[in-house]
Amino acid sequence: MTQYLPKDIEEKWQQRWAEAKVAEVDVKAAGDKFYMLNMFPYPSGDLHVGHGRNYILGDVLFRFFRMKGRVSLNPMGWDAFGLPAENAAIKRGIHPREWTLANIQRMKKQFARWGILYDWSKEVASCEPTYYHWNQWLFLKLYEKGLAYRGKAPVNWCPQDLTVLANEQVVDGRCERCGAEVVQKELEQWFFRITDYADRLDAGLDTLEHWPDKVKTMQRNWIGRSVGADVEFPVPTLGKSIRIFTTRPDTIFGATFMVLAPEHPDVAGLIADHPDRAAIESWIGQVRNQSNLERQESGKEGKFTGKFAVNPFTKEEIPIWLGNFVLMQYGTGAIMSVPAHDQRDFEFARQYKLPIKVVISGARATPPAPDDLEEAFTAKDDSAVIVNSGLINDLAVPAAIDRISDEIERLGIGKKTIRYRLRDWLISRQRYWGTPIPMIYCAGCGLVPVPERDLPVELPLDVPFTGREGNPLAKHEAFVNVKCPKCGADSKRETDTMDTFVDSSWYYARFISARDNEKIFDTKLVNRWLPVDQYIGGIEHAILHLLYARFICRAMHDLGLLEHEEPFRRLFNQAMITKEGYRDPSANMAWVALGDVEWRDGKPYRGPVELVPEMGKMSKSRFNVVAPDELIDRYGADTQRVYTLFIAPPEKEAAWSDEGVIGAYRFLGRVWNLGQAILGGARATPPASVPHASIPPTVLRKTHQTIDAVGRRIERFEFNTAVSALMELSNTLGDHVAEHAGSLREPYLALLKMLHPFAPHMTEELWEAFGEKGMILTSPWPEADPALMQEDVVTIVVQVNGKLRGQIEVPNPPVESVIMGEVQKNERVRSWIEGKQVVKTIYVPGKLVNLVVR
Ligand code: ANZ
Ligand code: ZN
Repeated sequence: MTQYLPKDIEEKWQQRWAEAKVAEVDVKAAGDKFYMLNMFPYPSGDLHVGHGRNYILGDVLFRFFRMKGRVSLNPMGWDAFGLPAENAAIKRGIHPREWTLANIQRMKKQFARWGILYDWSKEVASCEPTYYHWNQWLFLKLYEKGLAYRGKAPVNWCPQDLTVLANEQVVDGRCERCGAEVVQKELEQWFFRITDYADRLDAGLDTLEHWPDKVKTMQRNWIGRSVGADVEFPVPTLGKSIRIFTTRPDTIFGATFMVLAPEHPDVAGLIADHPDRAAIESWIGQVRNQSNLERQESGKEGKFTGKFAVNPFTKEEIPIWLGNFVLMQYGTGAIMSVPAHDQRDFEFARQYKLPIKVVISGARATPPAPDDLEEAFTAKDDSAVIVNSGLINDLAVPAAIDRISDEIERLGIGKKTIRYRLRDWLISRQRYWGTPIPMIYCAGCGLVPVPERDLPVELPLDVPFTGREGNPLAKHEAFVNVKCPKCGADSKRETDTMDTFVDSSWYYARFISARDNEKIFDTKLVNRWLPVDQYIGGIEHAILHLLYARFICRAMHDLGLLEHEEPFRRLFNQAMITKEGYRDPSANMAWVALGDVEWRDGKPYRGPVELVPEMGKMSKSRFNVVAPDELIDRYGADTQRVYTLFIAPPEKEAAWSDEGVIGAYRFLGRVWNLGQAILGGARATPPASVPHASIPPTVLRKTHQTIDAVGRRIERFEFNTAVSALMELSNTLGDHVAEHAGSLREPYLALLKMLHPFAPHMTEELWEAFGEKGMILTSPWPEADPALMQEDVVTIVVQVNGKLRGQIEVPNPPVESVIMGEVQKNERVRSWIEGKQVVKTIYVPGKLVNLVVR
């Protein structure tokens, strides 16, 4: 009888899987495809058990669907450009590329140690020219279509280091490196016109039935579709009109003032002759330095311009104010304020003593006097009725919106509009470690795209990293100075690089043609393999990454590159594993009575054990970094896998617990020992001579019930209950092993197959020990036979007048006449119908009988 020693078997199977290239997929192979994809990671070098959850989960699905006979693809790559590599270069003098590639090697080893199978023949790293070549190509296609353009946008600028800072490099308004106060500076930068796709990105969310509602809501809010109207308000002193955007044109009779964003282009004209112009301008400067969030969430501030506009319906003059809460980037940067019916306007009016006029009343009751209002009355359904508003009086709000919008259009003072909060995607980064934007500036020809034949524009590797004076690329003479592809004159290259979200917006398609150096990908194959059947990643990517990927997928569709509009059919966001419940790490030593599960040098060890110090160390974030290597050394990868999946449903945060890890280890130990016992018994009786009928009926039934349950639970991401079903089955087998060892082989092999996605190494080893052919991974998933799942008896609930009055047991399958006979005989039920007349009997097959009595 051998002991369960994960150390001895895990590496062996990792090697065998690698040698047999079991995860390598011929994308042309016929069959029902299953495309499994984990969001490709940033190669930071560190993987902790929290990451493990993500990738282990993907591997379980991959193995499961593969055993179910699907052509399963599980590729992996690296989101390898980005700031941390550049920081490492500055701080430690390692080239970003070297740092990145070393981390990739480390992480690859880690994946292997977890027993995760990826199709490495399709590996991509976004920092390689073979990959970013196609980023650049895609950029040129988008540029041709007018979807990439140049425009002005503010950046964080450190006046000391003379460099652009990413948001995460600005701490409390200061440069993270030198502490100088950061200023906003306008720069010409590159954008992708994602706003052209706002409507389709919004409508497309309705087709994603297998996405979490939470994510769809976040995307919907981010896109921010609003239906309303633009309306012109004449400003006599300017000799022109200012256009506002409102979602509530029905309230226009209650618009008692106007508010402009301080950046609004008409502000200069409005305050030109203002006595306090200088003070207002300096206030405007302050507001510009507030973030949009501060402007909308903290105290409202405003300044009166001294000028008036005319409300086009009441013809009254209304004061024009500037307000920090009005944003220039949304709508027209100007609003009509209706303080009685908008809470922000209400607070602003109270603060600056501006007039309030009620124009909506609840269900025809007398409207409140403005002075009595405690807050804005914002109802907008059919219960809200318009008052004090001329032609729309007495209409409910929805009807009033239609009526007044038509009137606005008829008068030619505005039009119905749909606005989106979504802004164009700023893709320029003034940084080195990213994809160079393939553009050239020629004095004579202007902007000239790099010709396709000159791609890729390679990132030069010989650059100095000082962290100062801007992008190191801009100082690389050989990179910057280039001949104009059109006229041959001396020209300059663009030195901005692309946002790394560009890299991750189409990589799911590249995996299908990862080694193709002639084109971005093979359209026919991508059409076959997309959409990704199961996409898995953290909720932190709920908005940007997924939105950009959906956008670029549509843009590629419009370019005729692929036929899909949505890249990911099913999305799952796993939750974190937290440190709560974790042993106090400061103690450094924790005593765990490991009982019979700790093995040292092949011998059981029963004494106390100290936890390796790393296991208690916390990362600077709020999540622990239980080091997977230590865990694997101690208990094996299979234990970690089973534990990670058993700990909680994967969409729930879970608290790490050492006891839980040991519990998982014990379970695997029991399955192992069971196998040894069955093997011992089976040697006495050769397998062929064991007839199906000799398997104890309870075992046979439990096996088929488990097959049925585990398959369904895995597909529903209920991994924890799938594992508990396997634990139950192993207990049932354990109950019979002493007497029936010889006849448990078949059910035990089924258990191993079902356990395989969770504990792949151990199950392969046992499969081999049982003399089965090939790998368990390539064996078919067991099939549940419904006939064999049937219990001997079923329990039927008996109700009298709808109240539970008893239960009866009848042989399975249940027969109605037998049930009725049992109901008649049942003492408890009889006491409830004694002396009454049964007027009706309702039978819900196999479940319930309800007697209606009078
Ligand atoms: C008058 C009004 C009356 C409004 C009322 C609301 C309620 P959503 O739904 O988010 O699209 N608004 C328009 N442009 C703005 C800007 N640049 N900055 C800040 N606020 C702006 O919001 C649209 C509403 O937000 C618009 O409708 C406008 O106020 C305000 F009882 O107009 B409303
Ligand atoms: Zn030129």
